[in-house]
Amino acid sequence: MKEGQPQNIQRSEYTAPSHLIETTDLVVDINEDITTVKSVLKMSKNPAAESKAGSQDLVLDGGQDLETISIKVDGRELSSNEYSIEGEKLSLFDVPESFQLETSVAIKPQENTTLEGLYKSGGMFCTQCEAEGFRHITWYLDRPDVLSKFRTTVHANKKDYPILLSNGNDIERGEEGERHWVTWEDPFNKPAYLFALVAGDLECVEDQFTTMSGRDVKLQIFSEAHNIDKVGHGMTSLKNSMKWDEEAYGREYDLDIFMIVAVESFNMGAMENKGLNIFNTSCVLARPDTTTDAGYQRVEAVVGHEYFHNWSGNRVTCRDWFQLSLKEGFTVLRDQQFSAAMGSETVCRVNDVATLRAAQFPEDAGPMAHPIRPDSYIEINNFYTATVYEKGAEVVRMIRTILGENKFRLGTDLYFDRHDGQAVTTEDFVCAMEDANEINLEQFRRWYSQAGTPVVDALGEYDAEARTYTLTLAQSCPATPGQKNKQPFHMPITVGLLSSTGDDQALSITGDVIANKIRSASGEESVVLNFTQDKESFVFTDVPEAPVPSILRGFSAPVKLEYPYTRDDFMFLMSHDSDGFNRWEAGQRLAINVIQEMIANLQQAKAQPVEQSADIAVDQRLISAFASVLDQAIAAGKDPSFDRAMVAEMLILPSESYLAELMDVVDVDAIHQARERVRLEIATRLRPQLMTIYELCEGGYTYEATGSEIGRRDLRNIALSYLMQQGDDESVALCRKQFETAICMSDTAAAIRAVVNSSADAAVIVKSDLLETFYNRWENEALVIDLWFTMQAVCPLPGTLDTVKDLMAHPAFTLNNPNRLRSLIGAFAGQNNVNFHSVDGSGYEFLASQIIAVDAINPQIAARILGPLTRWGNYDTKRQALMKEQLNRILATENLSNNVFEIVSKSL
Ligand code: 0A1
Ligand code: ZN
Repeated sequence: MKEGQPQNIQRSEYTAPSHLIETTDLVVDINEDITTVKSVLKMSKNPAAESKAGSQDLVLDGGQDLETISIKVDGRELSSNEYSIEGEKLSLFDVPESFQLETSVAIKPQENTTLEGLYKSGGMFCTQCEAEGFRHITWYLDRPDVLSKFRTTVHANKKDYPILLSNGNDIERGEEGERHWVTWEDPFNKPAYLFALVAGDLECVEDQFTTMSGRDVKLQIFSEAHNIDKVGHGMTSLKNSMKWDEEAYGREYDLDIFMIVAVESFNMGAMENKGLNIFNTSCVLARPDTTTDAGYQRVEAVVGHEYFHNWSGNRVTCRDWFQLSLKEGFTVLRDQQFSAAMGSETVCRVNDVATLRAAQFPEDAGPMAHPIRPDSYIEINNFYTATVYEKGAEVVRMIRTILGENKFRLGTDLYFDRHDGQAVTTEDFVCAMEDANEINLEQFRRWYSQAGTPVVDALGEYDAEARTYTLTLAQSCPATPGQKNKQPFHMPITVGLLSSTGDDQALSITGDVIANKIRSASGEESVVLNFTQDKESFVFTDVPEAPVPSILRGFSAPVKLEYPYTRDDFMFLMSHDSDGFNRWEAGQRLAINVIQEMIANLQQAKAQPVEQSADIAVDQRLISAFASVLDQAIAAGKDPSFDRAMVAEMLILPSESYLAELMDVVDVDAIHQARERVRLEIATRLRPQLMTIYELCEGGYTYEATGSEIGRRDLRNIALSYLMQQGDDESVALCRKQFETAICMSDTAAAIRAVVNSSADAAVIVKSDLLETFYNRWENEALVIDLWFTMQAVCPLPGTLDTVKDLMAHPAFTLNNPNRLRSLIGAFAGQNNVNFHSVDGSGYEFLASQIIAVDAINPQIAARILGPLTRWGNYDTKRQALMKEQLNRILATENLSNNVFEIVSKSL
């Protein structure tokens, strides 16, 4: 149980800070037992603050973990009646208009398991200050709208901590016996959440980048010695990011040095601290034999993301944490654009949308649903969500779609120029877009305030005589917590009309409804419709024949589109739509349509008094659609320009999670059974083609992380996983051979995964042998061992929970490292639908016990792995009861963190 009600913080209650901090001077003296932090702050009353009559008090933030040694104002030690410390607040009474505040505190980073503030990861000290970690280092006005100039001196033992880093430029260093120190000065004002410090025995790879104005920037990536051979791809990604941001957004880097440090224990992916990014090893290290292609792509995306924050987040930051999507939504869009520019635009878009649907749609439909700009929170760390990040990116992307590329750039230029050095709001962002372009985004702003995934119902009608085609759109948005009735959104709906030969028809339309006409390189036409009403009809004129509409091209709005397409329409769109995203989408919808029908049949058979064997034959149109996709790839032979990554995407069936998201009452078993049945049908009917692809896509002896090579491997490994669906000796032998000869982790992992997931006799015999070989080979590579845990945790076969429990006792397992914990517990609960939702409730009980244990160590992570338990509303009554029972058990735990409390209590 929680003692006392945690405070709910409201967006509407924002007030400007009472004081400003012109300069922040820190001296951090690191020792193995006690670290002292001396801080000197030049403070003054904020002229912009609403002066509360007569109050000259200053209230600073700090953690319970600060042991205060002294407090001085203008050099004079305060006596105990001049201040008070209550919980996490330090109040100074009657301070002057402007003054120097000097505090000294003691902390114990080596005991800090929460991984926020200053903590120890392996042998190194490092920091994580977003969102409110700085207060665990020293007393401060720990809020993003207090910007200060930082100077930091770090002292530590020379032998164990030869490298001492902080933000900005190192301006001075010295030695004192066994200890040494370095002083860093950051010339840019910044909020405390962007502060960083690292002390460790680190190696470094160095490179250089010349900016567009000709300045040389030193680039350094630091890691522990055993990982330094894995930083090359991160460095390439960094240089590409710097170049891309200059070209795409006109943004140049502003310091003379940019550093990245790789740390093993980190709560999130990485952190954009000014000039000193700190990265989870999983998001910066890559080597062909240890890292999958997806890992390589993730490194590129995250390095880009953190780098882009230098402008969207650091130079222009957030006024308060309700504005988090200001920096995160925009920066995710920027990293998505960057990845698209580095690889295949369509493949990137497909993956972004698949992530949105699998992670954000369920969140938006669940008890934690919130607008991208939330109205209240108990614990801000719970709002680093798919909604704030991924839906936030979709919202900025929609602005770009409405405005078009060039006008969007005018808007971002104005935004950066106008607000450089300021802490601002999402409203300021939208205003800059409006002011630069004379456009009214009044209604569009509802995307910032209304939660929930809108549904768009579309209907088309062709009038042969009038040669008109009328597309009628109706929108609605389900109720979400605290928001019963929604106002219509302003949605950009990108549309094309296909003729019977599959060509795009020329588009003309009546009325002033078009935002933007898009003409692709090959001349095809789309229009962006401004859809703003509950229901609206758009009339296309001069349409020579009844078209097949291609709606929501490029997924132009984050909505669920309904249109009465037939399965034949899907097949037609799959092969003819000029929009790559909608070609993929048509394939997905066809598969969903077929699988949903099979699920219904399975459920009906089960509901019979005597269970009948269900007729779950697979519609052969789906098989022929897959056949023609494979045939195209075969026809392309070894042509390196052919987009195999896209073919691979087309061959992946919609995930079980997305299929679950589409059901009113989720039936995990029927979903799994139906999907597996389709996979088997594909494997059986298309075996010759799959085998041809497998052979055709064999690679050479060198690894390249290029789009075309990644596509080749993807396609080959998908073929292998289908082949293994039959579990025959020949396929198992292929897996073994691939496992033994692979030169990269994508190939190794695909081979072993296919065997682990198979219940066929031939696979069962070799499984433990392969797992053991894999473990022994990679024992010393933490990120590979994470993969090893995950591949076992996500196995859908019966008995996996017992395997997971056994693995918890494995010497390599620990609850203290977030990557490891996520690789086993997170993967089991989040990706193993059939086993986690086992109807005996064992998966729920297991997760709840782990959450309770983890909460005492690292509340942020405990709250993050809770997600799957909170979605009880989507399941049958029996499972609902079991899930709620576990949520209540968690809630009854003593000393529960605010993090877990907020999510559990809101979900019940
Ligand atoms: N701003 C970082 C994400 C981040 C957020 C919180 C953290 O610790 C609680 C760490 C990182 C990003 O968007 O990459
Ligand atoms: Zn970010």
